[in-house]
Amino acid sequence: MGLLEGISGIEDVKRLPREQLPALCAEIRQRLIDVVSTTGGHIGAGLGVVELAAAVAYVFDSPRDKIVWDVGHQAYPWKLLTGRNDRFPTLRQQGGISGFLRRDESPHDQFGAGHAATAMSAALGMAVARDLKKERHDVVAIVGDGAMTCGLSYEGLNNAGHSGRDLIVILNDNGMSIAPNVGAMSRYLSNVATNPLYNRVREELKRVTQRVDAMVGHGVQDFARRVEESLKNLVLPGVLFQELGLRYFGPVDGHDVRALIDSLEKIRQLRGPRLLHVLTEKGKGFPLEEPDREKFHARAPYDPATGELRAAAAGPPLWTKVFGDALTQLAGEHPEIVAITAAMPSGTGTGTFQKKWPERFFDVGIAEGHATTFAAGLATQGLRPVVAIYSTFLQRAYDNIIHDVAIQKLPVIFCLDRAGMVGDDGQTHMGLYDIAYLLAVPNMVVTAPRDGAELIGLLRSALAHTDGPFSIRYPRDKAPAEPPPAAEVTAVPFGTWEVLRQGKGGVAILPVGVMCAQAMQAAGMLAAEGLDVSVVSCRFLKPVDRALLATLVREHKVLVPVEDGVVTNGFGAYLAEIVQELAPDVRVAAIGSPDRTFEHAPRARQLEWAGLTAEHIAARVRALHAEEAALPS
Ligand SMILES: Cc1ncc(C[n+]2csc(CCOP(=O)(O)OP(=O)(O)O)c2C)c(N)n1
Repeated sequence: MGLLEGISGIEDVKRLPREQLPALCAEIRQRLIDVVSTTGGHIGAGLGVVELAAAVAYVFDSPRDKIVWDVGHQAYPWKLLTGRNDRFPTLRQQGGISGFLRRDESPHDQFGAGHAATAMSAALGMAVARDLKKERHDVVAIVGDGAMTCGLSYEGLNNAGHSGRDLIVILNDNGMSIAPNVGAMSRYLSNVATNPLYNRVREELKRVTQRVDAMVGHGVQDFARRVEESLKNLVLPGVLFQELGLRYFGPVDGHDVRALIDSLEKIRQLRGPRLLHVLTEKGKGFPLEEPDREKFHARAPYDPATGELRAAAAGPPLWTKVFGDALTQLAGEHPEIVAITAAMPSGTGTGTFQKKWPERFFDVGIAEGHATTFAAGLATQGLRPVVAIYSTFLQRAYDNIIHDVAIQKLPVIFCLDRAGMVGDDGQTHMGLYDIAYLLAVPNMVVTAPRDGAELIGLLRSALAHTDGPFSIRYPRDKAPAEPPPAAEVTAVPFGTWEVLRQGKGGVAILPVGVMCAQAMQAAGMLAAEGLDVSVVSCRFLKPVDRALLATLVREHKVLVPVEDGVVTNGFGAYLAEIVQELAPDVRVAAIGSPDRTFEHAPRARQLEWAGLTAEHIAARVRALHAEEAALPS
């Protein structure tokens, strides 16, 4: 029997003799590679922290000690070590364990996450609570170097250093965010890790201290250690952290589990805010020889022996690709276009733009708020910034959108990938809120294309709109069809809807973006039953097409907006208010995602759960029609 099979909880890890831990780590690594080859998921980050997770499990007393992993995408080894090995093959599957950490999944998951850089603040909160409650336990935040590009990490760090509380921060430095890490902090950390002066001084100090140890007694030895410590502080790399109030230790080899245990045991004995700098390799042990580590960050199912991706089903391109290609092409026509990503060049499709227009491309790190205000600055100077951020991550930039962009009517274009249901990433990554939060922003244009050609057309409309911000949302999915080249697509006329089907049954379905497909299908089902409904694509959610709406309310008794976003304060609610003014007798019955969270599952299943399928839409329209018919005329 392998060692991992014998681990049914963290206490089994602690029982192992230390010398067996490298073998356990090797088994964990293989288990990760095998399981993720079928489920897909964040393989690279987990492979990088196998030894770190084992050392933390070994040294600390979780769940009494609070271990807070940032993001949680790297914590698959932690799941294996904390009693979830048997359920691991259900990773990211419907009904299975989450791809991130969740408080309701295990007592060892102290803080649910999915978005980056929350660990420092959450851990400090736990440390303060411990002190107020006069408890005694450790609190450990494990944070990646990518998360150190995010302002939130510094807010936590600044507060933690100043507080003087007992808190251990482990900085997991692999030089990577999803893509190679960016920014001054990244450069600083890599200088720390590779600085020959530092390493020489450290070795020299070690030699001198050992010689002193050998020659004289313990008092001098302690003195020598203190000298070493203060010299270290003088020349050493952690100065920045020291200045912030954290004692810096490291850097240490994050793949030497015994060395990690030694370091953590020593640091655990100390008090105050402490930071251990651990050097790891993203994707360590993955079978594929691949210089591009970004390819390991999140991977679709692959062959576990070779690491090669399994052949993807043929078909139309992903929305991400349609966007990336179109933006790259449009940039040829519009030299004023610049593209901005917050650490997600491949995820947003802007990596294509980067290759063609490197000097007009900006990866600002995991810094959505900064990306937005940076874009606002660019826009003040006549450039046309296109900010490509997932719907869920743009939540981080809400104040920047209102205060820095919208109030000043700056023409920043926001392109929101992963809008709507996101599938196996689950509840933390849902793109269900952007319609509601963007409709509330003054001067913001809100749009959603129903196919790739319309996405390109809306990008052109956005470029023609110079009087304020413009947003375009599209899902984590394949586009319905391969679009024509951007040069062949014209702008969508500003503020217009499109009649897809003219019916006479008194009901109009008003789908947003990709919901057009379900709405047309529903209309087909209803037509077969003799109910002839209209379908109008609301590609502009704001401003609405007032002229067409005026006609619609004359010809229909019921309007049924359909959106793949929260129904609370969504497009339906927005439209209802307008219709209330325009034609109070017309009923607006919105269909959208209900006010609840959604578990990880295939996107199609999540749409079903939310009632966003053709069948559900047809059933709702049928019922509404019957209710109207029953009313006295
Ligand atoms: C607010 C936010 N923006 C973007 C992301 C997408 N994202 C997930 S992991 C990651 C990189 C994190 O890098 P790091 O913290 O160094 O961890 P590593 O993957 O290298 O272990 C990014 C950008 C996110 N999770 N949260």
